[in-house]
Amino acid sequence: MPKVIGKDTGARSIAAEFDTERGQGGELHQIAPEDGEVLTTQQGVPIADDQNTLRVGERGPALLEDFHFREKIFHFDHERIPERVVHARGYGVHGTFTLKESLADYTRAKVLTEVGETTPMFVRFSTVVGAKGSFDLARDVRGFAAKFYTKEGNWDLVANNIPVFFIQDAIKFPDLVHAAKPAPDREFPQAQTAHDNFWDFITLTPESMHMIMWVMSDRAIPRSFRFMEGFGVHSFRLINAEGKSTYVKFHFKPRLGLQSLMWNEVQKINGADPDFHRRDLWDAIDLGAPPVWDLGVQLFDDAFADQFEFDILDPTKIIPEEQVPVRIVGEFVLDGLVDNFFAETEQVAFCTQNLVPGIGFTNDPLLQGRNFSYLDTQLKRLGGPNFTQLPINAPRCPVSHFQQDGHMAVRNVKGRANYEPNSWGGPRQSPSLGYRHFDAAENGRKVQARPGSFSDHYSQARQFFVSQTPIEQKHIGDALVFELSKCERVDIRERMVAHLRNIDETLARVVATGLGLPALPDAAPAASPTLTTLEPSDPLSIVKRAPGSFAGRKLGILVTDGAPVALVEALTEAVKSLPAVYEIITPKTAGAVLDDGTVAQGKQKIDGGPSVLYDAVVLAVSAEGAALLSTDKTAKDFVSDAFAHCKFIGYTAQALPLLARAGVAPEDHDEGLIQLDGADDVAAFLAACGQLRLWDRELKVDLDAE
Ligand code: HDE
Repeated sequence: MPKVIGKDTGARSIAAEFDTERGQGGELHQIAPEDGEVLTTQQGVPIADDQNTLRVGERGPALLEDFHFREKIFHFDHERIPERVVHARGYGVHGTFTLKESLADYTRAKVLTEVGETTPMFVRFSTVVGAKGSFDLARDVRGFAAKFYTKEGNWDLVANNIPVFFIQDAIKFPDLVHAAKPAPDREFPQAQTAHDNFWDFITLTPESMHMIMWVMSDRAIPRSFRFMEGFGVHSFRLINAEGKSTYVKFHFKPRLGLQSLMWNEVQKINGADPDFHRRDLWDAIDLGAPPVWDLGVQLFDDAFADQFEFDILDPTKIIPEEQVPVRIVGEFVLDGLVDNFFAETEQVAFCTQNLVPGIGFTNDPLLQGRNFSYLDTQLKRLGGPNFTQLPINAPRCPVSHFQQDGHMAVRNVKGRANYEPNSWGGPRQSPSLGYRHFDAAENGRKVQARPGSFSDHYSQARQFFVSQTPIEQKHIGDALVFELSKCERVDIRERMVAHLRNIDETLARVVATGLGLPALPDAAPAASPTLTTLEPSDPLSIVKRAPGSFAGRKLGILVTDGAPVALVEALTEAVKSLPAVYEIITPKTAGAVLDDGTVAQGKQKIDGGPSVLYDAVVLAVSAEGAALLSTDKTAKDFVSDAFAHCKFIGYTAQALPLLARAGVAPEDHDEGLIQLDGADDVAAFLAACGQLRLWDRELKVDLDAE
C-alpha cells in the first residue's frame, strides 16, 4: 500500500485561543432525522409509498384523495420566499464577540461595558446588486451585517465593507437600486454595474463620487470575506448612564489583513467557482481556522463635529483615522457554520432600528430612512410580523410583551392579561433599565432641502484617490475604463470624465484616453465653492497595509508523476504550520505518483483547479511531467495566469520548459519566480509569498500600463 499525502489540506487554527463551540446555531433550529425512522406526512401520519401516486389502475388517472401527494407538492410549490430586494446573495455564519475594553464612560450598553463577557453573533456577508443565484465575484459593495444577541436585546449593526454610501438621502435609494440592477426591459446585465443606467444615474448624482472611487477600487473585488473591513457607515451615538451622548463610528478590522483580487482574475474565478467566497468561508471554518475581526470605534464629540471639514451626518464622508483614531475595544471570531442555509442565512432579518440601551441614532438622513425600510422589507420577505420569533431572529435574553397573534404566532401570552397597565400582573416598563432615546433638542421648519454642509462631493473622493499606491490608482483607472466602455451612450462616459476632473486630473486623462474620447470635457460644475485639499490617509489603501504573511491564504501545488516527494511534503507541512491551506492539483483525477512511490492525492484535476483559485502556486513537476503539461492548454493557462496575476510561483528546475511554453521566458523571470531545489528552499518561498503579489510585474504584463 503506497503512502498517500494531500488529504489533510492544512490550517489548524487560532480557534483554540477562542474556546468557542462550532455550529452554535445548530441546536437551536434543526431536526436531524434518525437513520431509518419512519417517513411521515406533516401531520405525522406514517407513509407507506413515497414513490407512486394513488391511481385508478397502474396506467389510470391520479386520485385527488392522495393527501400525501397533494401535501408534498403543495409544500414544494411554496418553498421560495421573495429574495431580498438588495443584498439577495449572502452567506451567514455564527460567531462570538468578546469585549476587551470597557466603554462605560460613553455608554451603558452591557455589550460594550462588561469586559470579558461574550456575546453570540450572526453575521451575513453579501453582494448588493446580484440576484440570489448570481456569482460571488461581482464588482460590488459587500454587506457585512452583524446581529449581536446581547443580554439587553438584539443589536444589529448592518454594515458594509465600504465606509461611505452613494447617496445622502434615503429617498434616492429606490432610484439608485433600480439604476444598478438589470434594466427593466432586457433584464441584463446581471450583478454588474457596467451599463448605461447605472452610470447615467451616478453621473447625474455627484454626491456618489466618493463612493464611486471606493467601488472602482480593489475594495469591491475582495479576495475573501475574511480579508475585508466592515464599517457601520453612519455616525451613531453612545449614551452613558448620565444620559451624555458621544458620537461613534463602528469599524471591523480583519486580523488576517486586507486583500483583493485582480479584475482579470475575477472574471475567470466567476466561471471556475461562482461560489468562491462562500466556499472560502465555509472551508476556513470547517478546517478550524475561523476568521477574527477587531471591533473598533471612532469616538468624537460636538466640538470635533463642529470643527470637522464635513458634516458628520453626511454618509458620503469618512472621518480619517488620522483625525480620530480607531480604538479597538473587542474582537469577534466567526467559527460556526449554519446547519441549514434557509433557516438561518435566508430567514435572518437585520433591522437598523435594532439598538440596545446605550446606543442611539443620529439625524443622518440615510440612517433615518433605513430605520423604516428594514422592518418593512422583512414583513414582505418573511410574510408576517412574527419573524422575530424565528430562532435565528429571536433574542437570547428574556422577552416579555403583549404583542400578539398574526401569521405563524408561536410565542403566545398565557393567562388573562394582554394589555398594560392591568391588574393581573405581567411585564411593566422600567425607566431605569429600559431603552431611552437621546433627548436631542430639535427645532426647525419643515423643509425638503439638503444642508449646505453636505455639498462638497469631490474633496474626499480626491483624498481617497491620492491615498492609494500607484498600482491601486491604476486599478481604479482600469475599472472606470472597463465599466464606462460598456456604456453605449458617449455623453454618459463624458459626464463621468467631467466629474473625474474635479477629483484628479491625471485620472481623468487616463480614463478619457482609455475611452478614446476625442477631447477632455470641461470639469463638472462643483456645487461646493470650496473644495478642500486633504492629506492622504494610509488606512484607505489596501496595499500600504499588506499583512506581510501568507497565513490564512491558499497555495496551489501542481504535482505530476515523478515529482520530488521531499519538496511536496515540506511544502504541505510548512503551509499547515502558518496556518494556511494548500490544494494539490494533478493532471489526472487519480493523483500523481511521486519519485518514491508515494501517491499525492489531488484535490483538483487541473481542468477544475485553475491557478486563479490560489494565492500562490508551485509547479512541482518532473521532466516528463513538464513535457506532458507543455502540450496542455489548461496547464499552460495555469502558469501564464499565475504569472499575469502577479502571483509568487515556486518551481522545480524541471518546470522551466513548461514556464517557457506558457509564455514565461527566461528574461521574464523576476523575484516572484522562485526555484525550489529541495525542502530547504520552502521557508524562503513562503516568506516571499507573504507579499501576496509582486505588483511590479503588472506593469510588465498589462498593455494599459503607462
Ligand atoms: Fe441596506 N437594505 N439600505 N444599506 N443593507 C437592505 O433590508 C436600505 C444601506 C445593508 O444580510 C434591505 O433585509 C435603504 C447602507 C446590508 O440581510 C433593505 C438604504 C448600508 C444589507 C435595505 C440602505 C446598507 C442591507 C434589503 C438607504 C451600509 C443586507 C433586505 C437609505 C451601512 C442585510 C433587507 C442582510 C439590506 C434598505 C443603504 C447595508 C431594502 C433604504 C448605507 C448589509 O431594507
